[in-house]
Amino acid sequence: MSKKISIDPFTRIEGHLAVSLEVEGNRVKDAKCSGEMFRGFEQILKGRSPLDAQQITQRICGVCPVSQGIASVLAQEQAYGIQPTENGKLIRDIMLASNYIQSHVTHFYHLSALDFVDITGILNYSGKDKFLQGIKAWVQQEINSNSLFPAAPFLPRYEGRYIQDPEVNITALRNYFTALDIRALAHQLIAIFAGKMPHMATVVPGGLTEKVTNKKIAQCRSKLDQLKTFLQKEYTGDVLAVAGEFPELLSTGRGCNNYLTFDVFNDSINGGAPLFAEGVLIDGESQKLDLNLITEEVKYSKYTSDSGFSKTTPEPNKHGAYSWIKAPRYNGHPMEVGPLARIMVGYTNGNKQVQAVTDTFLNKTGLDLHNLDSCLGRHVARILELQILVEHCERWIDMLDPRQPSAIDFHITSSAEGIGLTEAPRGALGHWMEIRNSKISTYECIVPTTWNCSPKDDNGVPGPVEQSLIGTSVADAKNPLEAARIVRAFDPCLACAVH
Ligand code: NFE
Repeated sequence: MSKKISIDPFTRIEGHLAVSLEVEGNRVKDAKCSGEMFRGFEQILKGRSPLDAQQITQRICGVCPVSQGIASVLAQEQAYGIQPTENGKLIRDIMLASNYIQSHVTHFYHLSALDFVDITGILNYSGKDKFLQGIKAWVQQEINSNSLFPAAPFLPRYEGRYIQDPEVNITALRNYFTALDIRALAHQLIAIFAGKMPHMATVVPGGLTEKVTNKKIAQCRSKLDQLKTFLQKEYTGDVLAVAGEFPELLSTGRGCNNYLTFDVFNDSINGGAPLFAEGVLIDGESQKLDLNLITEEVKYSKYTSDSGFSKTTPEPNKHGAYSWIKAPRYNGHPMEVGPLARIMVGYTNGNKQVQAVTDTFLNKTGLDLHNLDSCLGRHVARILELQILVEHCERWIDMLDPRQPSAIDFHITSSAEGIGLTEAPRGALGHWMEIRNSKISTYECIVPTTWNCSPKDDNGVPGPVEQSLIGTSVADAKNPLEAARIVRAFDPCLACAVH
């Protein structure tokens, strides 16, 4: 007899996700990821000036607005037949790198780490450490209080095995708080050129409206230095310590084993080649990316059956549909996108930098590449890519030139099409835009979490997160901690997914 487990709402992710599991014995037999709301950004954009797009699409999300804005101006630059200035490219890359840092740090410390740190366990620790004494006093006071949710956001939680080494536990908890300042710092770095964050005010087709000055260069350097220290010492150390405590999570949560990436970051040090290049891996085999093979299927999505790529008509009560997320597929295959995809595609396709950081990690831990296709492997992929990114970002800052412009003039073409492809922190992001009579006639976004959290497709094949859950064992149906850890490792953003 199978039983149902419902995780609804699925907390500590961005947006509204529900996960339902059908479990037989202790094994997950079927899994459903449901996006729980519809937003309609593509409809909002119809009939507007194309120049509104980079501002409106940034509002899809407060976590990855840099990528949304960049995808939108890339689509417009293709439509207008222009190229951004060198300063413009560098600034966008610096801002995007800082957004990756902000997003990954938030994901690990403030969303996922609460599945690992043991907030109540610290009550058993003794020691004179001021932080330990302070947090013990707070937890005790909370537990003794009449509060409806004592020690939130750490409690309530699913019960299970949490970190056992006191040193690892205290360090991760301490860094939970430090990471709040790190997030602010990463946002401040972006705001040097964006004017504000979230939602950059200055990004335009052709570059950015903010000029490069020596003062801004110095500010960027100083902030990046502080971020780098935290990433190298604390973030990397905490992820490796968690991996040491939960080695079994390096072999659970195996995904669909198909990966997709788009080009991202002009490696200006290297003549402008993408730092992470586009690629497709199907079951380990590398293929050339062909955008014509991307489809969006809706059999299990709450849209009319003639909806799909560039057509989105809601049908809230559609029979059999269980999600507001469409099901993007590549040549019929579900594809995982995100940091793990960037590492897998880069490693397989001979990206020297990706191979170097990955091999160093694998040699140090004695693991194989296939261990990265796992719950904890997805966390490891984030620290690996940030190592590459921080080093490059330092050099991009050095290459900014105050004597050169940040943007060029352009004219809106009255009738044109443009595609803007980039990689958001959570993976491959595409904006497709058609302009008629100088207004947007269609706008289509395919967003990372739309790929990862997609429902079953027209052939009944589950999406990547669903596949990573199927086959997992859940020991206690009331505390499905194993499933929660696997889903959170993907860093889902439902706000983006249902745009
Ligand atoms: Ni709302 Fe986003 C990222 C994009 S995820 S966070 O990263 O694009 O779907």
